[in-house]
Amino acid sequence: MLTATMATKLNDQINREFFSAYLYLALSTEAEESNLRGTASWFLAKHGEEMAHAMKMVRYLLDQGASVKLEAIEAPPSKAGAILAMFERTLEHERMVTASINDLVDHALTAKDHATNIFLHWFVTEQIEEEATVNDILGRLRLFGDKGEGLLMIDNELGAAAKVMAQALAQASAAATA
Ligand code: OFO
Repeated sequence: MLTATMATKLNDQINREFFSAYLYLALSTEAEESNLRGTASWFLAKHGEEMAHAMKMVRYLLDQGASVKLEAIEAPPSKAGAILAMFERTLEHERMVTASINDLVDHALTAKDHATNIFLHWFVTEQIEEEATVNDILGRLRLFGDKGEGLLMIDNELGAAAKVMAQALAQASAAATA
């Protein structure tokens, strides 16, 4: 059984995960409008991942007999304006999410809520991977350039990565519903 505070904090995190999905959908449409199809697919795959994160938390609350409270989702910020800014915004956002996941873990530990602590480990690991991936993309954009051939190469790489992400997500969701 979750404490009321833990349930509220997890509901707040669900809202942040949906906001993340919304933010990445906005960046995907911006990339597509800029003819960056690979980048658009990558952000769309991120959108799918964030929806899955939110649903994982919804499932956990329900399994724990806690109430799910869905709140309004904030609008995403205005357009980033350039591919470098899109990924800088992504990294900044993921760092904020990492801090909020860490806060949830701190709370679970203080409350001796072992179940929630263990549940959150998946998110802790996920955040490490996500920040590393975005840092890597930013590094490549700075190294090879965010224009011309360098940009084309990175856009193609992002398109290939998006396919792998979408497949992994489809497999995870098939396993969860099997
Ligand atoms: Fe990276 O965001 Fe969800 O947890």
